[in-house]
Amino acid sequence: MNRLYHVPLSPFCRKVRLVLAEKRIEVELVEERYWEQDADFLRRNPAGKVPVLRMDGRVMAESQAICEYLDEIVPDPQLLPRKPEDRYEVRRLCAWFDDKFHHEVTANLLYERVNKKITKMGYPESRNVKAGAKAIKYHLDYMHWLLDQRRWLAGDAMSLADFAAAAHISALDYISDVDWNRSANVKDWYAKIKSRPAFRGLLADQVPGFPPSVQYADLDF
Ligand SMILES: N[C@@H](CCC(=O)N[C@@H](CS)C(=O)NCC(=O)O)C(=O)O
Repeated sequence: MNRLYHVPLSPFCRKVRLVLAEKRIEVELVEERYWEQDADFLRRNPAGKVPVLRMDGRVMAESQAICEYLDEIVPDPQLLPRKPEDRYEVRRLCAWFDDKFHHEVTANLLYERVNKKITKMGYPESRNVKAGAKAIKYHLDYMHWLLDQRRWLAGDAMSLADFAAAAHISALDYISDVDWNRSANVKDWYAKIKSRPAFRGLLADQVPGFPPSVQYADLDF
């Protein structure tokens, strides 16, 4: 059986879970308390990070490398377009969300509010939470602008960029940190992706001590 070592609200794990589900690849989810630095876990991934996917006797780390690998071995639905310039745009936006958005928004909101408590690393730093709350506005505006010109974030077809973005946004929506009134474009895009069968697993997540926001699992939010 394939196994994904993950934590439920990790955006990188969520991106891989969405891709696995879209491609109907069955996987057993195993929660990995990466902060405990278990020796078996470090043997699987010396970088000490989740997600880690064990599949067909191979152990793989790094969410983007995993997702691109999955797209190559199971091409349907295709998440990286064929044309180099389209593929470039998908990869640019994956990096936008997994690097810039992660650093400016996810780390300041989700990691401050949730990860710090779970990993017993102290209390949220209000300066960081404020910076995250400010930055998410700009990012939602950027998504709004992209979606004014395109049906999906990277073009007219759904792609890995949509899953990278939805992985972060869904984790932030779990803790009620997305203002759904800021952009009709972003709300419509998220409603579309949230209603995909691949999203069901994420919407069923429950983190002890952190109940999901009221709209988190609601498809009519
Ligand atoms: N570039 C990595 C980032 C993975 C990552 O940072 N995962 C976090 C959880 S959201 C983690 O395991 N952090 C542990 C650490 O940095 O020591 C990927 O895309 O897989």
